[in-house]
Amino acid sequence: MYKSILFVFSLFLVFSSNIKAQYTMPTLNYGYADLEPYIDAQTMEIHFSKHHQAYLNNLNNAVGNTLTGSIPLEELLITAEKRGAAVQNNGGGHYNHSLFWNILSPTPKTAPTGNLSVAITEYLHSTDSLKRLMNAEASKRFGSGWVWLYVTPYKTLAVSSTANQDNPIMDAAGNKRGIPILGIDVWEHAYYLKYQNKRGDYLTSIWNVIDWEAVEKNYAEALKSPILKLIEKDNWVELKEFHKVMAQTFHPMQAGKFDPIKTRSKEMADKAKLLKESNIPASFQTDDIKKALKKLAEEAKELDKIISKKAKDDEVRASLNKLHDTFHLIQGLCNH
Ligand code: MN3
Repeated sequence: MYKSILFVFSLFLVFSSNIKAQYTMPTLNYGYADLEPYIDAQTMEIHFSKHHQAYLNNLNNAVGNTLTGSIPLEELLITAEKRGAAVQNNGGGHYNHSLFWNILSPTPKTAPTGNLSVAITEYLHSTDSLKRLMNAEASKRFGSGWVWLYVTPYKTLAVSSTANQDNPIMDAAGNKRGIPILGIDVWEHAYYLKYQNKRGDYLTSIWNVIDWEAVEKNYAEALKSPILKLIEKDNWVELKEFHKVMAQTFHPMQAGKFDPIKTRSKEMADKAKLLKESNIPASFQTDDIKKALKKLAEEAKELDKIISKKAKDDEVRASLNKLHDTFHLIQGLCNH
């Protein structure tokens, strides 16, 4: 009896620890005063222990009662906009600040070398022009936001700025997506106590504490990261459009409701054709995927045909199941 109570209790612990949010504060590798005179101690303390802590708490509250809390933060951010403002703002706030603390140092490496230096020269001309570009983007950013150096899904480097706590990983970043390797916080809370309204002075100053060794490490990790492919896939509009119709027709059919598929089979066939003819993102251009897309278009057309001939529910179910399997085959191939 005692053992079975213990067993149930440990099961409870396992489940509740899965459900509990798991995002935590990073460790700061330096003291609040160590970045002076470029960033003052009071700003650092409030920024880290109040602002960042609040983003983290709010993120954990937002995902705390769902299994979402066990998803790696980057994966959560890919679909941040879809997950709602609490995840978008606080998930972004937590991610962005964690990156920011890490690329700052009281004893920074003052210039990039190696692969990163080569890539900066190739895509942004020089480190000086990169700094000018980032500072210009930051000065143009109206209100609060961030400016980024990021690795695109095509493994090139690019500069962008985003509003609020958005970042390039997010769906909210439109066609400027990738993995950030250097970010500058241009919220007033990052500089107002020392620089007041002079954002330009803060921007000039901050380069003195940006540690290129940390940026180089981020660059090497970004190039290897599976997140780049996930972003590329998430930006494949035709795939997403097809997926939407599939989800909105397949799941009702599983619950015995055939109306959605019967009224939308033509739309699904059209979306499958558009998907087949779409620009397949570079990393998904394999013969297997092309073959599966062709199969998907044929099967969707066939399903539409049998529905227009008033087929029985069983026939519709079999045909939609087959189409659903083919779609998952494509999804699976994309994840390799
Ligand atoms: Mn901030």
